[in-house]
Amino acid sequence: MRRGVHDAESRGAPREEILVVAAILPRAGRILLARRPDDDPLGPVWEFPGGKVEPGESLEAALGRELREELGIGARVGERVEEIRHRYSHRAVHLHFFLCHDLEGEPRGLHGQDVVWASPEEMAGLPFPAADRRLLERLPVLLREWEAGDSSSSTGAEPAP
Ligand code: DGT
Repeated sequence: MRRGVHDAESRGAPREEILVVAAILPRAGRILLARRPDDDPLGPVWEFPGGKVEPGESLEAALGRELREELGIGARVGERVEEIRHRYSHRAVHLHFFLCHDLEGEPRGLHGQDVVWASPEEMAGLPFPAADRRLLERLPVLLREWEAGDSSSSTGAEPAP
């Protein structure tokens, strides 16, 4: 089991499945993370910034909106890197993770959330939602590929509709 990943979340039947988008935003070997609130059902975990897709919204538009609303930044939403379905006790999530580029602005937690740029080594010591495990396992290799300028073999999912 990956250290720091919360696992006690997957018991019980979910009431609904929600569509969620999240950004993988690399900069100088580090990735942008935001911290969920202390009273979050998932516990005090870190996450890839993003949130729920609203009805009628494309995945890319939803992610752009979430980055603006939560962190006050702009970014170009690129390839979809990972797609994961996960059941927590309180809900089921269908997560789409996108590689994002061309950051505009300096991220700050507009709802009071902590924000950090973390290396893969630092991320290994942080708590994350269990849903993120597969992505977290792939990230060190993906980061090396992106830094080498080769993202052609890194996509874990079909392109977004
Ligand atoms: P709000 O504050 O109710 O408008 O909520 P949103 O739109 O910010 O979305 P939220 O945070 O309630 O839903 C995201 C769900 O996805 C939540 O159950 C946590 C789950 N999740 C698991 N891993 C991640 C991740 O890496 N990033 C994000 N953003 N959510 C994740």
